[in-house]
Amino acid sequence: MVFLTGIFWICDAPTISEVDPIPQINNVIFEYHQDNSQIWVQVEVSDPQGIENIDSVWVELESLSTSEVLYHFLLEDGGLNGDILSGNGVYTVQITIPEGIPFAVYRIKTYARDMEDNLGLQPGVISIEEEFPPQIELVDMPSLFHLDPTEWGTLTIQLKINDPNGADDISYVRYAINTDFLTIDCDGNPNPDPDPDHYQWDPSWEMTYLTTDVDGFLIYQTDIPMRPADDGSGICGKTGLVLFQFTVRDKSNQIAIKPEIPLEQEIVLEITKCGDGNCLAEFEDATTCPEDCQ
Ligand SMILES: [Ca+2]
Ligand SMILES: [Ca+2]
Ligand SMILES: [Ca+2]
Ligand SMILES: [Ca+2]
Repeated sequence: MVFLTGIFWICDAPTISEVDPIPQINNVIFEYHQDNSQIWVQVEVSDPQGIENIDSVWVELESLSTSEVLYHFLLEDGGLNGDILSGNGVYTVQITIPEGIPFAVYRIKTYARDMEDNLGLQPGVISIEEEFPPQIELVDMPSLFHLDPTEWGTLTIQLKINDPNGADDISYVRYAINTDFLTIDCDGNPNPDPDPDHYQWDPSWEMTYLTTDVDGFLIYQTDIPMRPADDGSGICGKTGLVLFQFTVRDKSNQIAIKPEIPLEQEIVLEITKCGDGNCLAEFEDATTCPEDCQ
C-alpha cells in the first residue's frame, strides 16, 4: 500500500522520527447569507495517511459565554449538497436555517476525524454581522474643469460611502460617464442627437479605497487624466457637459447608485477651455486667450 512505503521511507530519514497520524485542517470558509438564511461551509483537510483515511468532518458554533454548542454542521465530500468535487478532501455543507442565525460573535470549532479516531481540531472565532446596504453619502468633485492649453491635467473625484460592514465588505466602487453632451470635434460642433441615458463604463474605471474617515465613512478616490486643449498630436480636449453616475456594490450584493436617474439630480461636470468661444474670467483673459476674450 502506498502509505506503508511512505512510512518505511520516513524511518530512513533521521530528521523525522514518526508520522503524525492526525488529520490536518488547512482551510475553513464559513459564509452566512442573511437574505436567504443559508449557510455555506467549506473545509479543506488532509491526512498523513491520505485523504482516504478521513472519516468525518464537522463544524460547531459555540456560545462565547456558555460554550454551549448552538449549531452543528456535518460536512461531506461526496460531490453533493454544495460540494463541487467528490473525494478531493474539500468538504462542504450548504444548509438553510429557516429562523436565521442571531448576529453575534461565536466560537467556531472545525473537527476532522480519521478511521483510527484521531481527531484534528481547529478552533477560531467568527463574527456573524448584519449585512447593511452601502450608501453614497457624498460625491466630492468639481462642477467645472478648465483644460490646460498644452498640459494633461487630473480630475480628482472622491466618494464618501457609508457601509457599517466596512471596506472589507465592498466589492467595488465604479463610475460611468455620459459624454453625449461634449463637442464631437476640434471645431466645437455639438453632438446633434445627445441621449441623456447613454452612460458608459469600463471595467478599469474602479475607484480606489483611500481611508476610513473619523466618522466611519469609507473614502474612495479616482484620478481621471484630462486631455489638454491641444495635446500636440492634433487631438483636442472636448468641451461641454459630462454626466457622471456612481455605483457601489457590497459582498452581500446590495447596490447603491447615485444619481438614481430620474429620481435625483444629475451629477454634471462642465469642461471648458480656451477656444470654446466663451470667456471665463476665472481662467482666461484678453492676454491669455484672445480668441475667446476679445
Ligand atoms: Ca490519519
Ligand atoms: Ca469535495
Ligand atoms: Ca454592507
Ligand atoms: Ca474659454
